[in-house]
Amino acid sequence: MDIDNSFRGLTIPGAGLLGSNRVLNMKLDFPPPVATFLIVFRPIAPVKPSTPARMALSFSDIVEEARLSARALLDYGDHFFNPTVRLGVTGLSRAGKTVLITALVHGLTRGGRFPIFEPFATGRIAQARLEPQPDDAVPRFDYENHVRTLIEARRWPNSTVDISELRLVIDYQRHNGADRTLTLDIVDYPGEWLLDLPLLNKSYEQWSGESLELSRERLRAPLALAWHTHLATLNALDRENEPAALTAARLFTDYLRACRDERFAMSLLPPGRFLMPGNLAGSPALTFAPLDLPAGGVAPDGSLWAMMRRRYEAYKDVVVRPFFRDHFSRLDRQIVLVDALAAFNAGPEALHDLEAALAGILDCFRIGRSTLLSNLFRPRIDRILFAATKADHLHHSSHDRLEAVLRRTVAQAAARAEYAGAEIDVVALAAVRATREAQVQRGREKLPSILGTPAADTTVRGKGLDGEGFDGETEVATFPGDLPEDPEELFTGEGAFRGLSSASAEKADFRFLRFRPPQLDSQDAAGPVLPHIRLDRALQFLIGDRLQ
Ligand SMILES: Nc1nc2c(ncn2[C@@H]2O[C@H](COP(=O)(O)OP(=O)(O)OP(=O)(O)O)[C@@H](O)[C@H]2O)c(=O)[nH]1
Ligand SMILES: [Mg+2]
Repeated sequence: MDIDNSFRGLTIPGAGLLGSNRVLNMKLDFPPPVATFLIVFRPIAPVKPSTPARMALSFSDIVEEARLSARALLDYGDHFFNPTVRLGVTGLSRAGKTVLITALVHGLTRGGRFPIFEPFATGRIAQARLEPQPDDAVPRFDYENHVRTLIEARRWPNSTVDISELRLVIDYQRHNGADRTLTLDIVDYPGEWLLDLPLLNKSYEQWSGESLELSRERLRAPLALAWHTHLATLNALDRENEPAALTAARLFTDYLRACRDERFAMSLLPPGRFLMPGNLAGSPALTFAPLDLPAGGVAPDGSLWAMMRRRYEAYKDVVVRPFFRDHFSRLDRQIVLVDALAAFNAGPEALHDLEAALAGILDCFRIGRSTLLSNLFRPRIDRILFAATKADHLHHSSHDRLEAVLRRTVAQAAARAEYAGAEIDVVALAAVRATREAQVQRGREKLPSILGTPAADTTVRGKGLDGEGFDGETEVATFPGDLPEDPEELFTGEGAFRGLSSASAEKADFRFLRFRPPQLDSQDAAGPVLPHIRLDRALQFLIGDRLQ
């Protein structure tokens, strides 16, 4: 689709109208547009992964292991009579988990356009239907409400505050003609919870040291100032002191929250419940913080150090272990969603942070080839799909590059998983496509742009038309720029793409707007089908082999 400059609302985020001088400057900054989509990925060297540091097994760890095995045995019995895939939709906060689950279930039950999902495209899937979920103590995923919000209100679902679950049963015909069913169990949870998994392998002393070190980094240090000032007044060896613990936990939480601001978009922010406490708000299990500890020392009884350590361990027992045991350890397949665009917006530090957070989380997966024996004792994740979400914010000519960046971001973790025998793939997708593409004519140039309706609350530190915020109704065309050919540029910040954290809000090159879900018209009584990008490729990889 070609449109000319007179199109109302032709903006570049952070830069105003396409005709302005500022835009010309930005354009010159961009690497030249790619003429071909063929990009050769450097293969990931089959490195022998380093074993993550593990603490010695305590008695409670052994009991926990026994419990996990017993649970696996029960699940295995179930799966034997009723083939089931427990699909883990994993991702940090705002990565797109709830939207993806909604779109995936909608597409399968409503009859979406999935040409790459072979059993669906060839008509071997007779129907997919929702059934009561297996775990009575877990709330049901509010699927119907999420669909209404997306399609009728054209709003994205709210951030998830609790775990929920949904069961989808797929009736299909095998290649040999036999009729079968496959059960797909999907769990949704707040992304913040994921940050806690790496704590299971860390002592209080380790976590405290790492958190302090991180908080002294360039971008984080100014945000940690108030907490650091208070920390300097504490002595870990002094007697335990509730007011001091309360203040430390509050200031530490303020610091974590500031790091999450979209300008910095930091990912490595454990403990997750500090950001989303739910019904644990104010409990001792959430009232602790890192301390400056003497190297190699031991916590004296009754000291502030011992108190913080006790509470940290309580947090792991009450919050982290049950989530790992009841949800994470039972997964068969994983789709790991990554919002790389939010990290691009913020800058190279955010990308490094994202990389480190993902590596820590992926260390917690039980990965490996699924065999009869391994299934019997503990389920193993035998396929992992890494997905860069919200690809509809980029012109399709940049999707290959987005995949390349994701490949680079998860390279270590992916190599480890492949080494353990799991199958890995990487894809750039949009669970719900909120934009269309257009070639915008600018002088003699054609810019590969996208059209969509920015949400009204998107003030874009780059404002909308005439310096105003967007009205939530007007469709605009944006040229988000091309991603660099070499993903490394995004990590070093040497290219044009510096991100919000490198400049004041007004000057930063901020490229990705928040678009509203698409306007859908349908004469069909069953309602419209949600448009997507490569959701079918994701399905084919995740469950195609189980529907042969
Ligand atoms: N354009 C576009 N935006 C998306 C898409 N998926 C998610 N988003 C945006 O990302 C935001 C977060 O999506 P969610 O699905 O709520 O993310 P989540 O991972 O469930 O987040 P938490 O519940 O906070 O852990 C949404 O509010 C949308 O603004 C997509 O496919 N396309
Ligand atoms: Mg959610």
